[in-house]
Amino acid sequence: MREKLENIRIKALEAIQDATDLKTFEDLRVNYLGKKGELTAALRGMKDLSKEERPVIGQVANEVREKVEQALASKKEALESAAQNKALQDEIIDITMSGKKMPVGKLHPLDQTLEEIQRIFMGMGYEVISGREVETSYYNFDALNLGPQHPARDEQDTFYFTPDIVLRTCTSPSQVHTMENQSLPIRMVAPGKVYRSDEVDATHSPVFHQIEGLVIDENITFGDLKGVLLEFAKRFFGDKVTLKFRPHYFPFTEPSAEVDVSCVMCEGSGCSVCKQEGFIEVLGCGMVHPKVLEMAGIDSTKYQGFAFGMGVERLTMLKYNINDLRLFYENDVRFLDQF
Ligand code: 2NM
Repeated sequence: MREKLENIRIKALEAIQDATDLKTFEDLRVNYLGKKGELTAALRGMKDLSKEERPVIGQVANEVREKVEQALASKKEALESAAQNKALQDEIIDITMSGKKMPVGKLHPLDQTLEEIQRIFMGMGYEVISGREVETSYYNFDALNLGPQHPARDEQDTFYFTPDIVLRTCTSPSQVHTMENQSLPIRMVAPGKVYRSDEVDATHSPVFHQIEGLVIDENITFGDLKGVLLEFAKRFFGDKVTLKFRPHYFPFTEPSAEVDVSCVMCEGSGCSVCKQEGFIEVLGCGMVHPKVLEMAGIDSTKYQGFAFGMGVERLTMLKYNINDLRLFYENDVRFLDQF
């Protein structure tokens, strides 16, 4: 019996010593210490021993069991720490390795212009309200004092879904919604896409971008309008620019004007960009027509306001001396990358 136990001890310690993975280790543990293990079986044989032999062999058996347990415990620790070291090695990241170069995108030049204009007006206390692109013909035409006979209503010029539903031709409808729903005073700009049934060429597109402004309060005059637009033009084009207001007609404003900015290229002396005129048309504006105010539920005897509208493509072309509108929509990175 003693010999048998000694053999188990030698065999077990050797096998444990040789184990190189956790699976083999687990098999060994079951094989020696498990319920059906060799050592357990040997210990069960103790009952056949004589009274004198039992304590002596019992002590040997306990010693063997202890040695095997110790060997298993230290092997387990060694295997586990080896496994962890291997995992650490495998997952090592070389932080000195240079990365893959990813091309960095940027905002489209039209979005840059839109953001810049919005930032200028937000700096003057204006709210930005974009509104919807699909409108009823009431908000797109009637509420802006464009009567049923107005040429802009022609199917040749406007995209109709039904006789009453259109793609907005300007962003003014969102200003009418604001006049109807928001408390006074109002200081807002309405940026966004507008739609007109035009053929594409160097200066026309069926989809383009506008930003319109609207101020409604008591005691608002044309002088306020001139001051705001001059401040805007200086911040957008540079401090040297001057403005020229030319009388014009819009159905939704009275009086109305078109506004020219001194040429950004030649500063007014005449060049090919301004066609020797020294000035370039940049926007339209006027005092909101009393009829437009009244239709939106505003008392025109108490409140006045001004409004203005400009084309984002046109402003961007002027600022960067771009001569063809189509460049904005072709998404050629060689063009876009320059802004
Ligand atoms: C322009 C020119 C002049 C304009 C008018 C309005 C509204 F809704 F208040 F009536 N919004 N924008 C306006 C006035 C737009 O664009 C060339």
